[in-house]
Amino acid sequence: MLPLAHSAGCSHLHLPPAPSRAYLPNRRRVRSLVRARPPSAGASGTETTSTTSGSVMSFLCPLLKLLGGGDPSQQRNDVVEVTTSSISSLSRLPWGSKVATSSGENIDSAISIPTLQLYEFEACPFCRRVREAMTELDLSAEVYPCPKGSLRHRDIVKKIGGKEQFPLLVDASTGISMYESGDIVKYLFRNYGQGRSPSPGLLESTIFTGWVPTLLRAGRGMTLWDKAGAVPAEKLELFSYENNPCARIVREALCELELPYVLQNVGEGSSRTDLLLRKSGSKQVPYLIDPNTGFQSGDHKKILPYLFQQYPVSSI
Ligand SMILES: N[C@@H](CCC(=O)N[C@@H](CS)C(=O)NCC(=O)O)C(=O)O
Repeated sequence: MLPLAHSAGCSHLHLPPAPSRAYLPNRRRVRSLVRARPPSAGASGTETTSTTSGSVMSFLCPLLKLLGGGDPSQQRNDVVEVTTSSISSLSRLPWGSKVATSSGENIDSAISIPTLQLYEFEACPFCRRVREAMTELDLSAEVYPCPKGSLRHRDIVKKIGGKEQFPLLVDASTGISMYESGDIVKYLFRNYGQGRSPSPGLLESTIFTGWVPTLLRAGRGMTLWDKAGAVPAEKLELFSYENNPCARIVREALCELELPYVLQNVGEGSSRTDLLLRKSGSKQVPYLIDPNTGFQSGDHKKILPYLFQQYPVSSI
């Protein structure tokens, strides 16, 4: 079991009593959490950073949508793919590669149902810093990709919080749901960071290099593939860490297909490494498991064609 979140230090969130592990939290409760935040609730600097970066992205996103790398299901130049993703990773070093502190998460429970649910999209720099924090805290999560044009998950986000804004975190163990990446990162460290603060520069870096992967990857992981199909019965499982170049390419595809998955973070020093070794016979990421078909692979060049062939419209 994940440790219960401490209410100390979260007073501005007005924590509700821990619910049963019902899947969706109460929409009114989420709204009240958002409204209850005083104007100064974010760390000084964080809100400004978010706003500035937000307006940059609101300008860039439509542009990238226009320029964005074309039909993601088509054959790609793998050298270009891996090179642009590797430079993206360099721009985000050191965030999202290593475990900074153990979350204390019980790996056996992580295998079944993680208590964290993240609504996000891969290209969003604010979502990226939350995923980086999850790698550093060695946390697993259910990821619900919400690309632009999303058919399913954006509606859920609106029902939970009343607006389409990403990231949105739901912590089923405490009943907390929250927008605002800076607040989410601080919440995760407070509750799962064994007393540590977010790594230096993690929050502030979003304005400087947070958007670099988005640009270099030409908006991959931003828009729903126009042939994306029905949701599979069971969630896929991805062993990954945020700053791994090939794992990024796989996450982009999962996002463009709006496929929900269990994200098993395996950064350097992760307590999940043995689990990965048992499942795949190797410590390499990415490693994708599709329980719906039995497909398993650690090769992004095989994973991409598999996903786009397996999950187009009316394939299920
Ligand atoms: N201050 C927010 C900014 C979040 C934000 O602007 N997210 C953008 C994506 S990069 C968004 O939700 N856009 C609306 C949309 O994609 O429909 C945070 O730090 O989380």
